[in-house]
Amino acid sequence: MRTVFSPDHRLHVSPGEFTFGTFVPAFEKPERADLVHARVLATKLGPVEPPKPQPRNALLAAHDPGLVDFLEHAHPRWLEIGRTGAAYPSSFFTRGMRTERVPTGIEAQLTFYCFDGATPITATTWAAVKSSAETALTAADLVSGGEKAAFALCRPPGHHAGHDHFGGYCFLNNAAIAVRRFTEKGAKRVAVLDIDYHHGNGTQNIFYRDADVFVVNIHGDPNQEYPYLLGFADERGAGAGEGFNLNLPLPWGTEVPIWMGALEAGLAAIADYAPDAVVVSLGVDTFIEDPISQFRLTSSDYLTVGARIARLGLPTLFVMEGGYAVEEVGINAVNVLLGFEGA
Ligand code: Q9C
Ligand code: ZN
Repeated sequence: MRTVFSPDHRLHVSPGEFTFGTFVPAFEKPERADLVHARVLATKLGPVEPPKPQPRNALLAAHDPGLVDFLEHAHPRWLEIGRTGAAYPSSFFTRGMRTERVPTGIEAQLTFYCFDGATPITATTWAAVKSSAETALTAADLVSGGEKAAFALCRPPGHHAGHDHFGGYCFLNNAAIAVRRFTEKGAKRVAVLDIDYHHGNGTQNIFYRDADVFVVNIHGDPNQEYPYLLGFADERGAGAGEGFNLNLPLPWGTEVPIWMGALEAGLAAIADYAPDAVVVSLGVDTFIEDPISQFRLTSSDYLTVGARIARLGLPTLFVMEGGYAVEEVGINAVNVLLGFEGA
């Protein structure tokens, strides 16, 4: 399997995040992608190639232009008003506030576009975000061009970024941007299988009214787990997209057989949908040792996950999402790919 990877991901270094009621060192750090890259090389998964430059329109196929402009230009505006370091919101929108009118100031726009305190914008964040989206698009083109599968080694991750909002370590939704590329290249139906521990609220948001994209999510129950306000089982899509969103929330402490059962249910639904391509949002924060998560998969389980996905027999794009047990993140992510190839 071919991998697309850019060292430019290192241009995004979070100074820390507001989590568990305190400011802590960032879990989402550059070593993550570098260790996955090292594992791709060590296991000889296949060639590694850089992303190709992409038109801005490819980003706008999944995102509001106001969000894209904001992300690109936020940091100098933050410095202009006398702030220092990385740009974080310190208030958040809620019920009854104006969400249809974009305010003009930089801090007002941080509150408008960003939904948590874990997704800071530094002077060089945009360069990394752009390269991450280019990575997904380049890998999508490999699959559209006839490769059976490809691996987009994206960082920063993307699945929490919605049409016009960002958070959860995610700025642009790499998987959703790749889905739009498949459609543009002629796919009639695309399925997203999101197996990151956290609900992919951004991906669900982007495709919620879309019958041509079936989104399946297996994740921590939003009653207990981030992002808390989306990812419940009764969210099934809306309008023309009714019936084309499937959420499979599971409680903290879920054991492997139950999780694998949810995977089988998700895969069966995707097989029924008969898509032209599958985009896997590949988070390995379902790992038993993950520092911020509460599922219990082991490293060898990821081989099984890859083998089960391969049984769909569909063109498959893997897009890297979360996974914060840094020592094992390479082994776990690449095990999915090796399991897929070995099936
Ligand atoms: N106080 C991914 O796995 N938790 N993102 C911090 C903010 C955020 C995880 C909450 C977890 C985000 C791609
Ligand atoms: Zn996650």
